[in-house]
Amino acid sequence: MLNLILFGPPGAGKGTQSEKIIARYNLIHLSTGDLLRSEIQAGSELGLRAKTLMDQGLLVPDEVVIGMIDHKLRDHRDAAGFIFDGFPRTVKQSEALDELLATYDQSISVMIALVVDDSELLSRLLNRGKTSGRPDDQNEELISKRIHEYNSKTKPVADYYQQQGKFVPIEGIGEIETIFAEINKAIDSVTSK
Ligand code: B4P
Repeated sequence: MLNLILFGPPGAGKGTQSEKIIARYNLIHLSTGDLLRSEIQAGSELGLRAKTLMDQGLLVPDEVVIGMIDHKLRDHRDAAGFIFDGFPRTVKQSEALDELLATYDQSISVMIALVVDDSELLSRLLNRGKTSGRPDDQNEELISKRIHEYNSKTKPVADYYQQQGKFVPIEGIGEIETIFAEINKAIDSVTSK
């Protein structure tokens, strides 16, 4: 089973590359950002709570996203593998994910981290904000807040997987296809072991 984490700051291209990885490796896509946005659209209580935080560029509580992932893992017991996109975003979420996977005798195979500098992130997200309608993509202050949340709470997640020997950084600036080719190489070197 291939269990892959796609990691990187907001706007690094996680959503973009996930789509291509899923098509090639037949994995189930678990994007906590997408799951939260569908809760918001459904107008659920969870969605309403999440919206207030997401609109401020803040992370939603660990318990909320861990619960969502737990449900999705249970729904897809027969999957060939999972791609975790935008999760885990805190060390607490990483520890919870390891524990959840262990209950299925599974573990993370590899973390692929897209490396992109802050000025490129800002320009990509402002650009996406023109068409996405996402409130969190529409002003510079909010995007900087998300990058700050990433640097303070999410970056330590990379160290967590580095200590397990599972961390693979990949240059995230350049042609989407070139980046995808590098991701493929990293995945194939794990699956051929
Ligand atoms: P997410 O939905 O995860 O989204 P993201 O980090 O904003 O973007 P992503 O990296 O997927 O960028 P994309 O490929 O689209 O998070 C949104 C919010 O949800 C968070 O701020 C937080 O509040 C909450 N949340 C989610 N998960 C959580 C968790 N686990 N815990 C707590 N809170 C959580 O790319 C961005 C743009 O760049 C696109 O327009 C794309 O076209 C462009 N692009 C991509 N690759 C490119 C390339 N190579 N060159 C040029 N442009 C490129």
